[in-house]
Amino acid sequence: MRILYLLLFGLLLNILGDGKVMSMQSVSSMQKVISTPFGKTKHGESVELFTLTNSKGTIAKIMTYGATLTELWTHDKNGKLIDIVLGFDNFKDYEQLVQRTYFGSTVGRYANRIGEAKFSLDGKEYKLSPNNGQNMLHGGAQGFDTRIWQAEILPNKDSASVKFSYLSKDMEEGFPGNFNCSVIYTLTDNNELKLEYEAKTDKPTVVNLTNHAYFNLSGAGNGTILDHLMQINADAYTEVNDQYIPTGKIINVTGNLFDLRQATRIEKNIEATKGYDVNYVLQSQDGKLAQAAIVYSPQTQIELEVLTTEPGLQFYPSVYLNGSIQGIGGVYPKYGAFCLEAQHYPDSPNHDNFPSTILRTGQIYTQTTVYKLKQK
Ligand code: FUC
Repeated sequence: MRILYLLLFGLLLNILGDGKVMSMQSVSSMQKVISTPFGKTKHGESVELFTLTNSKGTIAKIMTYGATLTELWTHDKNGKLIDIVLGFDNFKDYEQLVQRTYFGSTVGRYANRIGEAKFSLDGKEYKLSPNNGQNMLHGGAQGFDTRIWQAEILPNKDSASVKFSYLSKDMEEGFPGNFNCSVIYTLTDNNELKLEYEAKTDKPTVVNLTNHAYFNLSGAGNGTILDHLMQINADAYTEVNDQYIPTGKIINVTGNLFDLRQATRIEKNIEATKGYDVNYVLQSQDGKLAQAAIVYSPQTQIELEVLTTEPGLQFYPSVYLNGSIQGIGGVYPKYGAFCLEAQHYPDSPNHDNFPSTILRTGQIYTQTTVYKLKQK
C-alpha cells in the first residue's frame, strides 16, 4: 500500500512538473529528488531546478544558477504548506532583477565585504573588482551567485541530496588560484536542510562561502518579519564604518541594542540599530557544528534553528527591499524577510585579529550550516 502511495505521489510530481521530469530517485524510500529544466540565461546556458522532498512533505528547490535555494515549503500551524524563502518560480525573474538581491544564492568566493576591494597575501597585493562603491561585496560583479554550477544527485538512502560544483578560475574577480568548490544540499526526514561546502585551491587564496536565503517564517510575500522572535547566540559583533566595512573592533553586546541573546521581537530595536546588518561573533568558535540562532513566527508557529561550523553570522533583515519586487507569495516589502548568513567575518583578509580566511594548497576548506524547521 505504502509503495502504491509513493508511486502515485511520484506520478503526481511528474504531472505537476509538466511532464518535464528528467530523473527521479529513491521513490521507494520516500525521499525524492527530481530535476526539471528551469530556463535559459541570456547567454543561452540551460538552468536546471532540483526539487528535494522528504517524508514529512517538506520541499526544497535549488537551481543550478548560483546553486540557489529558490523555494522551501513547510507546514504552518494549520498543516498548510507555505513557502518560507523569497524567490521566483521562473528563471527570467531572477535574471531581470534590477538590483542584485542574492535571494537564496550561494555567495563566494568571498561573501560579505572586502574593504577597498584589495588584500595582501604572502607579501603580494591583490586588487579585486569593486562592485559596492570602492569595496567588493559578495564576490564581485560576477560572483558565484551568477554562475552555473554542475549538479549531481547523490545516492543517499536516508535523505535527498544534490551536489553543486563550480570551478572558479585563477584571478576570477581578482582572486588568486583555480578554486574548486562544491555545496551539497541535503533535506533530511528530520526537517533539516543541510548545506555542506568544500573547496580547494592550487594557489593560496581567501575564501568565505555562505548562503543568502531570505526567510519569512510567516510565508514569503506575507508581510514583514517584524513580529518574529530572533535569538542569536553571540556575545559580540564586529563594528563597521559608514560603508559597512569592519573597523577591526569587536563590540560586546551587553547593555547594547544589538543584544539578541534572549529571543527578541525583531521590531523592537530595528530602527534604533538602523536595521541591524551586522556580523555577529558567535559564542561557538571551535569550528564544530553548534546552534547559532533560533527564529520563530507567532503567526504560523514555525521555528527555524540555524546551526553552523562558522564563527560569524550576518543578520540582515532585508532593509533594501521596498515592495518593488513581486515574487512567489506576493510583493516583498522592506523587512519582508531576514537573512542569517553563516560566515567568517567580513573583510577578514585585512584584519589579523579575525579568524583567518586563507586557504592554502593542499588544504580543504569546509563549512556546514543546517536550517532546522520545527512546528512549535
Ligand atoms: C547582506 C547585507 C549587505 C547587503 C546584501 C544585499 O549581505 O549584509 O549589507 O545589503 O545583503
